[in-house]
Amino acid sequence: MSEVTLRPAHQAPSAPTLDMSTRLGSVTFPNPVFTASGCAAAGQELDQFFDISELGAIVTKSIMLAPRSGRATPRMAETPSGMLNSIGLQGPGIDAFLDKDLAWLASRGARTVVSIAGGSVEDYAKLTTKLRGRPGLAMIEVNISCPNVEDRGQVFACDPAAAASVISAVKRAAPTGVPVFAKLSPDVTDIASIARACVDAGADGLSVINTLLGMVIDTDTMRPALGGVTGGLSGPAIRPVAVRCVWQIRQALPDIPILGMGGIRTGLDALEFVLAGANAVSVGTTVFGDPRAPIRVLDELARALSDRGFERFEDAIGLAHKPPVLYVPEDPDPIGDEPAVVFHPSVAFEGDG
Ligand code: RRO
Repeated sequence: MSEVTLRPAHQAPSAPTLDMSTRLGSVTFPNPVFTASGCAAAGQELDQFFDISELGAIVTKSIMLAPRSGRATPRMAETPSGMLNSIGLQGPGIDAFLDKDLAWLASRGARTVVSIAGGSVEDYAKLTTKLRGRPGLAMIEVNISCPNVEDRGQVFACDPAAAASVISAVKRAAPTGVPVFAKLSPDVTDIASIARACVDAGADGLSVINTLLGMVIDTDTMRPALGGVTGGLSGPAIRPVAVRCVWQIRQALPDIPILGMGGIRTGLDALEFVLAGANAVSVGTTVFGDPRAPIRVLDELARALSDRGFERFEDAIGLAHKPPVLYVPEDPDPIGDEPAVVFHPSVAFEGDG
């Protein structure tokens, strides 16, 4: 019996067409690559580098009820393969955001995921009420996992009951047809149980993950590098943690839409999240060094899918959970030394013959 060989992905024939659309709850987005909250404000800065309406959606920096100046400086520190931020929810407040940022995004034709953050359940409900009837609003991301708050008791995503009470209040106030996603923290013992609590409270989907709580000490000053002392770790350093979280939630909740994020720099990074179970991805920290990254990741992801023989993006979601299928076509040249055996989890490519 001849040996099985795996053909490198880039040699696989391209699919003639590729449908990149993806459905998150009741909304279908034209493609699955979004920005990540907090890394591109409300998209204006990125729009000088590419047409932001070409992305699946823009996810805005988390907005609170009142304007807020944020934490003490310095607010950023470099780390190996990542960065630490301690912004502390700086922002203009919901009213200015709606009049300027969301209105601008709507005028640009961008689909907008508005990220909201509050210090109490009531804050979240009020913020959601203010979003009703706003053009351009495609989805609400409920940030219950900001690590840079005054006390850990405000990290609602660290406790299933607290997370659930925020989500049910938002769901009650949310406009019909606008999916509500809960943004989760990786800094918990069992992220799947928090995910389940949010879904039981009415969340239409989950954004996975926020930054990890971290700290850097400056060995020259011998003091914490950040004004806020601790900060949120992001970038490629956290990608395996994020992929693991997406995987665990997809295992626990097979039918719940997941927006995956954490250290995505390339189309193959994005594909890893999709195979773990993400229905869409957010590209964040990498935009600080490469503002075109989200649109590049979209191109690279489409090419990677096409190279692997997919015709629909959605066919790749969660594939890593399924057992691999070994496809052995009839060998047209039984005495030739090239085995016509191709390995692919879902798509049977033609053999070389
Ligand atoms: O503003 C921030 O400091 C911040 C937020 Br809201 C968040 O959700 N995650 C993060 O790393 N930083």
